[in-house]
Amino acid sequence: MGQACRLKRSRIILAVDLTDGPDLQAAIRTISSLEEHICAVKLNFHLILPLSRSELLQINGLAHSYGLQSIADIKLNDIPSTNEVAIAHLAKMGFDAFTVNPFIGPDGLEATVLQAHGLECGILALIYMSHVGAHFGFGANLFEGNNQVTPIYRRFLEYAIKSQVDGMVIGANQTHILKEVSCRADKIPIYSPGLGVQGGDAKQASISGTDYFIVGRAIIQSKEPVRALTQLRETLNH
Ligand code: O7M
Repeated sequence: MGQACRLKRSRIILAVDLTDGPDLQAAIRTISSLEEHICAVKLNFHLILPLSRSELLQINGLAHSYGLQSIADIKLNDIPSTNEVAIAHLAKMGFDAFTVNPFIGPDGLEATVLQAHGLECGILALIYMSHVGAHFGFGANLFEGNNQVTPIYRRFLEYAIKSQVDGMVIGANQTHILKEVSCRADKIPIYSPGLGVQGGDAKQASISGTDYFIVGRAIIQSKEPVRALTQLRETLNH
């Protein structure tokens, strides 16, 4: 991602969360009109479910032709043999990285990293999501022996460091978590969704440790997407 970020001089990843249709042409139009200002695209169920394999290949080919990385955001959370099949299919469709939920445990997470690296792809691990209610899962406490209590996200962080994931996903609106994690794992880049509609502040998140910003509706649903994107990019580049 670092290379794409330097090439495009942008830390913004476009979440191509199209809701109208959506169809291949709409995805192509969206990416082509905004590619200059972003370093990657992130496709999730909005496109991966309705589009065909060959359409997804075309989208990823287009992204690569613009020097963009492409992330398949399916938050893998299954047994190792099933995760393996999913990663193999997604890699064949031209994706460069996959999101994984460390809830699968350290061995399961490490298996995804080994497989992805063997395919020259990357793994982004969820550490603390952005949505309201994320604290019920990622912030829940594990009661250990000796009256010790550990929030689950700290355990996920340990798994992520041990497995040598390529990135960690933490909500832009979770600034105290961003600060803590960026101090404890400063070599693993942090990817933050949650700006705008979900309440995160770009400057605040950037200061707190976010390396890359994942942005969807604030751009996709804007009346002036290029303007919204260039403004955000300028804010982040200064
Ligand atoms: O900018 P938005 O709120 O319109 O969209 C944010 C995108 O990021 C959308 O595609 C979500 O599925 C995704 N996302 C979150 O909003 N919160 C998270 O904690 C994690 C993700 C994500 O991308 O995980 C990889």
